[in-house]
Amino acid sequence: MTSPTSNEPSRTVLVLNGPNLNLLGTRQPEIYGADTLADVERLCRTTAGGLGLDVDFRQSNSEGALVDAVQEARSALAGIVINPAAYSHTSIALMDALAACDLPIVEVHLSNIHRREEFRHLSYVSKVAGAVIAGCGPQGYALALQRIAALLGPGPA
Ligand code: CA2
Repeated sequence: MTSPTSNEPSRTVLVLNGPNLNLLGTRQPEIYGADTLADVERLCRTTAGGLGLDVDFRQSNSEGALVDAVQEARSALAGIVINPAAYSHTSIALMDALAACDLPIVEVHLSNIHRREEFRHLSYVSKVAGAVIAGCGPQGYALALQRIAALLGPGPA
């Protein structure tokens, strides 16, 4: 993870993607759209650049790796955008790791989880996120970065 070389606070946001999001764009386009995760990463980098932010973009299928990434971000980065995917609905470990972070956290879901199956309606991550964006497709990631930029305020001139 990058850290600032000066005493300036970090402007790097961790954009963390959970299990199976590496398959984005390969099936279920009616739910998740046609964009791949590489397209989402490009959108995040372009959006972040315009906001004076950097992005550390990651995806893992492993709950432990996601917890480790959150713990690393905790002391080094400026905020977290997270699409926890299926771990949203199951992972108390991820919720606890996020709760231990004193950073702006925005949860993103490509689909509107509230108009889908009942088991997707509960997100443990929502209990500790500062904001939740669902149903906006990849644009949700851009909106999340805008929200974090607004909370951080302007960076160095
Ligand atoms: O809507 C979202 O972003 C979700 O976080 C996506 C998760 C799902 O478990 C959540 O309930 C809602 C699923 C991610 C897997 O996405 C795939 C996309 C295309 C092909 C296979 C998986």
